[in-house]
Amino acid sequence: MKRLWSMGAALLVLGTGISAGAQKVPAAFAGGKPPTVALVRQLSTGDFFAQWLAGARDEARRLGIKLVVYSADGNDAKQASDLQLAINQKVSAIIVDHGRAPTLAPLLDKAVAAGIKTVTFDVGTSNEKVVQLAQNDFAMGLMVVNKMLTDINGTGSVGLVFAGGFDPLEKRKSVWDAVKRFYPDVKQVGQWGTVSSNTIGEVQSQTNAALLANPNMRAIFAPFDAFALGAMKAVQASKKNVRVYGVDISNADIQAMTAPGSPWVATAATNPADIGRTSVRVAARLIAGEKLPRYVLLEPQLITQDFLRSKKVKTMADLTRALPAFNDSGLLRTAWMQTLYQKNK
Ligand code: SR1
Repeated sequence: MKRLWSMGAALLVLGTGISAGAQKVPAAFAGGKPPTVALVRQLSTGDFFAQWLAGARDEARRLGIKLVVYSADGNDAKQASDLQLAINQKVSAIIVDHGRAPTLAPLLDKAVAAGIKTVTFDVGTSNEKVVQLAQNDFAMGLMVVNKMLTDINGTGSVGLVFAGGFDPLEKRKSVWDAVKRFYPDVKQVGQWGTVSSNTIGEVQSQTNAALLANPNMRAIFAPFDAFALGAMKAVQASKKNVRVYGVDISNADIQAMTAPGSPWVATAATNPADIGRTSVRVAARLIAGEKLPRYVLLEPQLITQDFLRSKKVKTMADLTRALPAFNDSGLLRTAWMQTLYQKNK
């Protein structure tokens, strides 16, 4: 009898593709209607956001989640109506990716009040039921600013590229503001920047003007890859010796940083695909009824031009080989998720 039961169990296990000893999955993932998660994005232009989305889609597929994606392309009003739409759809969870707090706060409260599990990436809210995921933006700012101050030997004029109202940019700039006070021979000359569907082009023209207005500029702190790409193009066109310090990484960024004579010498980054995957895991765990910390942080790495060149890194795939920690943080992954990965291979 016991033998028969074992054979039956073994067949069941084979039939579902779940290995023996696999963790039982929470009821919401146990095979009924798949949970629906809405991803409500403010920004989607550029490599960073494309990789983020690819990671989120992949994790959703592996966890058996139906992911519905809304993209506002920088339009705050559209993002607000997308978020309202997602609330009306009574989805199991909502992930809000970027956006401005004043637009989003009342709607995040509404989502929570409607019993929808709610996660944000790069959006601050005072609603303590919302899990807020971010890269460690203070660390990103500090890594890059320290590298810049070392490279210029704590002396010289530095330009800042910045646009207000975005949590990650505000945090990175706050580090620069705090640190520069302690370097009497470092002077910030100029601040410029825009976030739009043409951030790179606009920052390039603004940097052209800033370089003309400040002929002694030695370095530019540009804490977003679209800023760094725009700034470096202007520096290259000017033929000046100005170093660019950015944030983020992507295939296009790696190419730009490693190109001969590139002024973009360092960046701080997490893997954007990993952020997308982690956002979906946070949503999944909330749907499963698990309690999570209010703030979840992904830790960045400092990546220099020298490192990329010496390791012959040309793509993100090369980078994940050269820097394995960069590939997959595994943050908030559970044993029951492994069961679902097996099932949804
Ligand atoms: C406009 S905010 C851009 C930043 O959002 C993400 O956190 C990326 O790191 C990017 O730098």
